[in-house]
Amino acid sequence: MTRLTSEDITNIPQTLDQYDLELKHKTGCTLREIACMAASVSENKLSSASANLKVAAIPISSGQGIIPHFAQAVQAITHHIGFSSFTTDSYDIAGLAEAVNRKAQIIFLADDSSFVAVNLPHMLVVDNNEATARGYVAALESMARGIRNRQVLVIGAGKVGTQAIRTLKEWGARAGIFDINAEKAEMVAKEYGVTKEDDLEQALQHYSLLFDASPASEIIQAKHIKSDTMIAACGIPLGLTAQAYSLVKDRLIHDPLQIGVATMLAMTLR
Ligand code: 2YJ
Repeated sequence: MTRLTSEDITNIPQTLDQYDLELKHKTGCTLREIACMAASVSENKLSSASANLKVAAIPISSGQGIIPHFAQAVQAITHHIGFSSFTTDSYDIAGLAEAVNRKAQIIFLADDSSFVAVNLPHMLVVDNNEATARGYVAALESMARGIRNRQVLVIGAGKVGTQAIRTLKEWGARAGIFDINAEKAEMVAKEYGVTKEDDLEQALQHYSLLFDASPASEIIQAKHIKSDTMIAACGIPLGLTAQAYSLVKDRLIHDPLQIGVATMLAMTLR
């Protein structure tokens, strides 16, 4: 899992309205609508929960330490979805105590390997990997006006890629999996009964719907972009060359945190 940097996220709070417009333009849905769709939670349920539940984002200093603006970005996204939310002044254990003392029922916290949202009254833990996969599949489904029976190539058989395969199957898509590590791809292909792609170059020529969950950069090039290519890319850094990006930017979903966090929040309400 790539560690986010402060530069990746610093402008998230000020650009959420603009990001919503961008998503609406590309997918027909807002961030909140994508999160609800991804979590199978109705807008009504989200609205009533947002009127009653308070959210806290707790900075965590362990491992490589606090990423400046991370907890604030998470808090801003949950606020944008409609919840009353705050970032704790304290971090780590004291932050957890502060969150509970200030009556937060949903808390967000991340270290270098795990990023979770916890619904305390429901004793429910939601993982960012699963939420990110679900959120980006929902965004791709909306952008492509349906993925049922359509072929989708997942690049990267890590935690998010594997979860994307599972979610794509739930949505009725015909998924293929590629990983630079052929054994990993083989394991996922076997477990979920999907096609294993051995040659990325050939696969990129063949598929139009792409789910890029790999941390590799510059793997998707201009020659791979067709008029109907659509890409959901949750991997950091973005796996497209600058030329490929300029060709497909209107049919590309990519952000550092927004879809994953919004979907985590919606999933805590299931
Ligand atoms: O609280 C903080 O500021 C830090 N402990 C946050 C650490 C954030 N964690 C990461 O960047 C993970 N490696 C990846 C997040 C997954 C996003 N899809």
